[in-house]
Amino acid sequence: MQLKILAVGLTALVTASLACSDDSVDTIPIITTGAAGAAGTGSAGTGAAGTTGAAGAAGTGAAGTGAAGAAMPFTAIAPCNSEADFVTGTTVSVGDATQFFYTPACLKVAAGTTVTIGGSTIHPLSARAGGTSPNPIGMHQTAGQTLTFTTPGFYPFQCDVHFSLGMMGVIWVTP
Ligand SMILES: [Cu+2]
Repeated sequence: MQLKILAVGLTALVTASLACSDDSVDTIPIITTGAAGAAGTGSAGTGAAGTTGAAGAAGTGAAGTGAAGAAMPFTAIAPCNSEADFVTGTTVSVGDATQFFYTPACLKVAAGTTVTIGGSTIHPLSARAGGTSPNPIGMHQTAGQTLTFTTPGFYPFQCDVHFSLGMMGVIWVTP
């Protein structure tokens, strides 16, 4: 008998709910219940360790640029987005106050090569985030920097003043 009353009660409740939901959908608070979903977890990305070379530590995270050595993959860093963007040489020049670019922006050298990267008070030179760490290019250099790149990798740099205009470049040091 009690079960029957309960069943009737439930039916009335459901009927009332249905009737209620027909009245005005906009004013009925929507209450959802249920177990909260488990938080998603993702394992950190890991880069492959280089098989040879001093900087063979595994890269971690989005950059994943730790790889070095014979199997070093190409790393695209704007504005040097493909291997074809790079030219060989030993000098990156800057122009005058009207020239907001490096010549060349993308320089490819073999490990052990000494490179001069232009800098001036108009175009202060800084290492840029990303690429291979540590980046030997200094920060806020108001004169050109002459550096010997001994570790294969990708070393991005920029003009502090004009990077937003695309005045950036990359030194690619090959094994
Ligand atoms: Cu500049």
